[in-house]
Amino acid sequence: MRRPARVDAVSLLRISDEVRTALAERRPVVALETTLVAHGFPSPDGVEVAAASESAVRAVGAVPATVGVLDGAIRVGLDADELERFTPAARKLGPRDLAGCAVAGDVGATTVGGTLAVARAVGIRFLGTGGIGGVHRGGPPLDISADLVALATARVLVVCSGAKSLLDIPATSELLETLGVPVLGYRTETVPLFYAAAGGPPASERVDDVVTAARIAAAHWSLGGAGLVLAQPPPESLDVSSLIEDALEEAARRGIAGQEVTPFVLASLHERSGGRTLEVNRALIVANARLAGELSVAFAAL
Ligand code: PSU
Ligand code: MN
Repeated sequence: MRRPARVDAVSLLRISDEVRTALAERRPVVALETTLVAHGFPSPDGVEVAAASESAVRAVGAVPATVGVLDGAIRVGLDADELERFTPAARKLGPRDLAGCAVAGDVGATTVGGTLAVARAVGIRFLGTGGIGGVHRGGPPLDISADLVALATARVLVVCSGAKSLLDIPATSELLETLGVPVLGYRTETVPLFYAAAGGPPASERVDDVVTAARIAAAHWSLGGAGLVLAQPPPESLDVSSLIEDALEEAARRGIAGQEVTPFVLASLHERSGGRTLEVNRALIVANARLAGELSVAFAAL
């Protein structure tokens, strides 16, 4: 008996041998996103940042699992040639876009939210990135990043430098509390603002070492909790609040909205700061990948 052809969800997911083996052996694995590769840096800097993040994860004894959509499959674990394909032409994929992009056969770069959806599907517990999305300023319409909903549903800890200060930070902080997402400050009482170390909202808990963070994550998950954030201040702090105001005004003037806002403002900040935000962004992304690696190693040893 012939059945009608069906799209098998599992066949759309392709996990590299290295990541598959590490997961099967319960060794530490860290998910990394590709939106920052394709849209967070001018090409080809993003690819270099991704490679440096992978090296940082490996250096502390964990396996990097960079996520993206290529050739009709949702891929977990990419090689150097595959990373090169995440150019600015790639689609930006939140959780809702993964299936459509894979079926269409387009190249798709996953956001934190998109990467969390894939991590949840394959059982990866840690993710390293620059900053999470949140509640955008202004509106209506309200623009709330799908990163937050993904955090509320995926049992994954995200290491980042807080939420980008181009967002409505108080609203983002309140919504994370509403969604039951712990926001741990790594060696800080307050959540950093991506480029700036100080001036952010209070963290829900301060932690000073990765073993404590791993124990909190394990306890949160055993209670049925889902996502957590571990916020690490950037290695070098930069106050770009006035540049952000200018960039947001320009975005509004040009009618830039929705998914385009974050990449536009990041590019504009890179330009307006004479490349300084680029440097800080790169450094904090790699530092967060390393910390996510250390945390995954500590968790595996609990
Ligand atoms: N961090 C960076 N560069 C980026 C982003 C984060 O250093 O480009 C991306 C992340 O992928 C995050 C996304 O998930 O911005 C949020 O976009 P939005 O606000 O449109 O959901
Ligand atoms: Mn949005």
